[in-house]
Amino acid sequence: MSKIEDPGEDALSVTPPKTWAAGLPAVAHAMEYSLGQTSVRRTMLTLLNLNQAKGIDCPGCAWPEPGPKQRHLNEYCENGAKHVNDEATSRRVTADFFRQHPVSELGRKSDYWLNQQGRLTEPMVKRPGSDHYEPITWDDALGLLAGELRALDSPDEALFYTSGRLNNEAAFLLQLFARAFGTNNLPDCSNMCHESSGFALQQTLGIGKGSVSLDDIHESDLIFVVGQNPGTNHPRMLSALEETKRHGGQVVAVNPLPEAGLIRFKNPQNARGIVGRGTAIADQFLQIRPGGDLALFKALNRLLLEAEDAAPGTVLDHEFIRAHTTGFEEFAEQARQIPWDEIHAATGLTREEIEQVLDRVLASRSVIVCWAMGLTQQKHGVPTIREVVNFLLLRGNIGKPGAGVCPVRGHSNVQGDRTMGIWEQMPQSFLDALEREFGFTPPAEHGWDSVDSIRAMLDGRARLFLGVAGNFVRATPDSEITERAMRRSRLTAHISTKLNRSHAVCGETALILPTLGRSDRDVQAGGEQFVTVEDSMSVVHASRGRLEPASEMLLSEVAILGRLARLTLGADPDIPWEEFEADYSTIRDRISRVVPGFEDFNARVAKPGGFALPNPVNSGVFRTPSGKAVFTRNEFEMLSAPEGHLVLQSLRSHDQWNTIPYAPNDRYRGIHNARRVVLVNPADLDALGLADRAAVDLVSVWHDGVERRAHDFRVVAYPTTPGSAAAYYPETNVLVPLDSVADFSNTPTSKGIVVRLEPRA
Ligand SMILES: Nc1nc2c(c(=O)[nH]1)N[C@H]1C(S)=C(S)[C@@H](COP(=O)(O)OP(=O)(O)OC[C@H]3O[C@@H](n4cnc5c(=O)[nH]c(N)nc54)[C@H](O)[C@@H]3O)O[C@H]1N2
Ligand SMILES: Nc1nc2c(c(=O)[nH]1)N[C@H]1C(S)=C(S)[C@@H](COP(=O)(O)OP(=O)(O)OC[C@H]3O[C@@H](n4cnc5c(=O)[nH]c(N)nc54)[C@H](O)[C@@H]3O)O[C@H]1N2
Ligand code: SF4
Ligand SMILES: [Mo]
Repeated sequence: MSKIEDPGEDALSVTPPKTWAAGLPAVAHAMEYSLGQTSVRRTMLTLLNLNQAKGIDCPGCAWPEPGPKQRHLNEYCENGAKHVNDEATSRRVTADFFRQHPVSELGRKSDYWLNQQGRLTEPMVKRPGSDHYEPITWDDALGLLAGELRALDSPDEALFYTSGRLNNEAAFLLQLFARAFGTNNLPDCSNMCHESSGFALQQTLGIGKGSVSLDDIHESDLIFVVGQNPGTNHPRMLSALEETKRHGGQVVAVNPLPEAGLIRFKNPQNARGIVGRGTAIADQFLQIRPGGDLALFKALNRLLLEAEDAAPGTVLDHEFIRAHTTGFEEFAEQARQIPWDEIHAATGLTREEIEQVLDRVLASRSVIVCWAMGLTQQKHGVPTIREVVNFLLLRGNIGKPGAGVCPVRGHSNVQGDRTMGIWEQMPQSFLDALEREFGFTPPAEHGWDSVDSIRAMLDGRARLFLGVAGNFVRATPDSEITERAMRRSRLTAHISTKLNRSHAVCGETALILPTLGRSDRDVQAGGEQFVTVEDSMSVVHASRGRLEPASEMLLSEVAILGRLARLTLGADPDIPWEEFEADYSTIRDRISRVVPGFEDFNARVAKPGGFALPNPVNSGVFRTPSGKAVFTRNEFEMLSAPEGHLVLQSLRSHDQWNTIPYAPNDRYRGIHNARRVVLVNPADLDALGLADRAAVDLVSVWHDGVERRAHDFRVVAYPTTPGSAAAYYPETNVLVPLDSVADFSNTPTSKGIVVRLEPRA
């Protein structure tokens, strides 16, 4: 891998971690970043429209908006403001830029630097043997790509990657194109994100999505926030939790790190939040060992069964269990047996702490469990989430108000992309519906997910990569191996808004296909268009761009995919790509006939705030083979590191959007001017004989004997759980072995990497 130049690492300064999130500094930071990118006018235009019923859906996370009547004028957070203005930036990457910077040089630049160059403005090509991107017309670029696609020996040699930034209309066209071309190779960022949630929920509840609404969050008696850092990654979730607390609900946070937003929140939307002390969020904080959540929920389940034994008929919801579930007896037999010494070893928590949580559960009529990457990116992520479901089923906490499962999604439309068919293993019923609507037979064989796509590129089974949004080489594990895989490709092409490392680490031929962002106005032959997205709580609504596009040469994603499909597959009366491009409502008509729950899509999405997709679980319908919710038996597993090693998690700083750092700061954790830092408990530093701020390499330990090393990090003493460490993604992706994946979901174990810290000379 070419060494990446990182700016200003020596300027590291550390302040004590913050004990509250948001407040006025959040507003100031959002404005500072926005005004560094673009004019006051464009900033105001984006912010006034952000998350409003007729405005731009925030391109940040998938947290839902309140109903149109309950919405604030400023229905966004600090990070949402940064994300939208990072896209609305006035900076431009032009053909001249590529003349000045050869591809090899771009490959040495940091992720931060690449993103700061601004919006991509015209299609570019890198020809075989050349070290420069040069301009190319749209017709030639799409013609070249279509020609390469047609020249493949098999459609399965092509990969179509997406990130959850993509809107529903484009996502539907992408999967339609891939399947009409003949492959299910639709890897996506979800493979690295909530795949474990989807798998576990599908198996136990019959639907791979959450079951709660925003009202449920507000009304709940008890909410668990597990493996999630909402203060940074879903900031408006804190407003919702503030509401829960106002209604008398409680919050239990489970995390190895005492994250600022879990402790106290100062809501910048009200006076109390600006001048007062704000709201205490977590009533109880469980500082768990990494990967200990399976044992925690097993312990709670054992305690619930024992409480029922002690006072029969008072603890479990027997009526619910009898009517709506299967597998209770087998589950209960195993659940009673988990020994306390194992629970303690895996969680690091005391029995008293867990019994205190039990008391809260017993006092609550409704319980919700929210979670994110702290659960999904662990080897036993799927069993852990299944155990969470067991926990909720025991007291009938599924399908009633204020109760349920809440996997908190990442990208703004990652859930919608799945609903639209972006998945390498869509069920046959979906493929049949495509066949009925479009008159071709989609391939039935499953495609490759993200990890398997890398393997396929490495050994030459895949030769052409098209990325639609996202930054594949930085989002995926084992960076050096992934980069080798990408460089082996015959052709790599990216439909992107901004420059990133996947454009620099490319195939023999490479294409940059620049596109409109969510904030840009989208005018087609049929007039001004809007797109739709689905949030984390299954609400589908419209998003309308408001800004003058970053360049006259940009095409929308729908237009690029439609034209590419027509050039590749030829004109086809059954799939009118031109009509789709001219008027997106014609795509929505097709979606309404193919995707369940979208009947009368155009009319329903025209209503302010959109509509919620039906969730069968909430009417007692479980689409499992038995028609019931399923209790599961999950073997005990724990994560541990050998003597002298630590379990490392790779996570997000406050100032980044996934693979893209906005600034080298992590304000809530008190880290300034550096990203190559590793947070370690002071007791572990003592035991390892390392001083605070020592320079170290992180070396991961995996049974294939390959050395994976992240160079030149600084140690920072930090109150993380003893035995664990934390460092930022994507700088640490080089340490995650390609084969280190979660059971069943194949998600890289980005939160459970065994490392040693090697002092630098
Ligand atoms: N500003 C901003 N917002 C974002 C993103 C962004 O990059 N920037 N990314 C978006 C995306 S795609 C996603 S998926 C979400 C991610 O949202 P999060 O999942 O909140 O993101 P991470 O930073 O990966 O943080 C994981 C959290 O899990 C905790 N954790 C780690 N291991 C364990 C464990 O074993 N058990 C428990 N209980 N906790 C653990 C960590 O300490 C951390 O608090 O955020 C979305 N929102
Ligand atoms: N080690 C480690 N690895 C991880 C994770 C982790 O926690 N630890 N998290 C994983 C998770 S949860 C996720 S979701 C993935 C994220 O993986 P990706 O979704 O692949 O990565 P992003 O950084 O979100 O992609 C950013 C790029 O998207 C493009 N883009 C932005 N907006 C648009 C748009 O509107 N249209 C188009 N066409 N392009 C656009 C821009 O060019 C930008 O550079 O990373 C995963 N990788
Ligand atoms: S919480 Fe998420 S969706 Fe809402 S404004 Fe913030 S980043 Fe955007
Ligand atoms: Mo994600």
